[in-house]
Amino acid sequence: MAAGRDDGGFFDEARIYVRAGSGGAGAAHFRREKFVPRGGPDGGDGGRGGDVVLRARANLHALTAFQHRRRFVAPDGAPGEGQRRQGRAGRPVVVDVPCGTVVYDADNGAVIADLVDEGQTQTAARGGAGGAGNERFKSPRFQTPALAMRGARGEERRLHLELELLADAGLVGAPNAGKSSLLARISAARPKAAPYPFTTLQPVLGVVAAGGASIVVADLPGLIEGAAQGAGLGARFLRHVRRARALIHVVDGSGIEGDPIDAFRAIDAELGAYDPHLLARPRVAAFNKMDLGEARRRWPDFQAHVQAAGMEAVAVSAATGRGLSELIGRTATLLAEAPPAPRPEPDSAPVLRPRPVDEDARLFRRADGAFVVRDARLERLAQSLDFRTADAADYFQRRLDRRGVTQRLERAGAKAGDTVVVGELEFEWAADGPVLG
Ligand SMILES: Nc1nc2c(ncn2[C@@H]2O[C@H](COP(=O)(O)OP(=O)(O)OP(=O)(O)O)[C@@H](O)[C@H]2O)c(=O)[nH]1
Ligand SMILES: [Mg+2]
Repeated sequence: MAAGRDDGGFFDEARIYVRAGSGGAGAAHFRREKFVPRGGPDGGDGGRGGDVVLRARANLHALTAFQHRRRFVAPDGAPGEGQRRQGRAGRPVVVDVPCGTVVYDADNGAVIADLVDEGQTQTAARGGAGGAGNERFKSPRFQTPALAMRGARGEERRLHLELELLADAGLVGAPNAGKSSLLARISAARPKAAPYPFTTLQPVLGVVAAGGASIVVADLPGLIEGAAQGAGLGARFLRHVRRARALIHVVDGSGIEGDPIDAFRAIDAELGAYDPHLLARPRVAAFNKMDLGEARRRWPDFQAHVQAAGMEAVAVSAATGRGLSELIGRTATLLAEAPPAPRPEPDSAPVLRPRPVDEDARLFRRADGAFVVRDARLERLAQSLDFRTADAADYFQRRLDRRGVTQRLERAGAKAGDTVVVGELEFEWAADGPVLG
């Protein structure tokens, strides 16, 4: 690490894995009654699996914690029990993130949530529903169902988290313009300032008193040409200005780093290339280093140029403090009129696959001779029936009959010993119904 650089492990991105709990299995249980070997069914439902929930916290300022922990797995629901006792639900797992965290689905890039306000939550993985107990299968024709459903699997997801700092105003400008020196002068923040470019390697927030109010100002790494395409250090941090409601564009007036008007234009072009909305943000130009004669000489031209572009420019010196109260006043005025910070739009809820409207089950023959039944309802049932329970196979067989699948299988030539596949379930066809393998 180069001396004097403050790159002390600021993490504003993270990848994590979240998995919700699965639902508990339903119970196949019968009431114990005197003289009745099998009383009525009284198996309760399984408990719901725990959710994984993200929660925004104002006291967190980085995603550093996710360097150490990246997997968040919520517990499963407990199985149901006799006497209609429902299984206990899995406790949710709450994952705290800093306010300003944007949550993306790492696999498709969709915005899942924008967590801004203290305490705001978003379920990142939903727990599976508990399976139905046998009490629910009781019907006049099926008085003692020894049958229950398994719990549904909990959702799992890979997430990409990005922190966008929540500042009122952002300091942008070329390296060495004096952004950090400015923030150090107007707030209690102590970002490193030094006579070489890229001193600032991570964003720093400072609170600036403005009359009775306070303004949160973000000091950002310097921007260079091509930053919007990823050049230099500033690129990684450009997203932190996205939420700033106003921008303070700092320019080195001394001309040491090149002509101030050219520098100003170049940074503007980068901001616009990164996000055209940034140029519509209320902005003020801070023409810095006015303690130097060279800067004072260049100031009139610069001011004329900026004003012609429809913006205000303030001549300042971070070294002497000149013009800083005017700059703060201007910034406060801009903020008073600025619209609320833009927020990334969460993408609309994932589209659920439409259920086929009771279309007939489709039947295929696989290369290995197995019969494959394609039917959304039967597949769901095969997935959720708990085949460890005594009547499950019978129940499934009756549903195959009712959907006309049994007859179609026979017509298609299914014989005892053939394999029949429904969703994830494979069973052997027998003369008197499916035998589970
Ligand atoms: N004379 C003079 N020098 C200044 C003034 N403001 C900053 N400097 C000097 O300019 C150099 C760069 O200042 P920084 O505050 O580190 O600049 P920065 O814009 O934060 O730079 P990066 O973090 O690299 O983008 C340092 O040597 C400062 O001492 C000023 O008003 N007058
Ligand atoms: Mg700096």
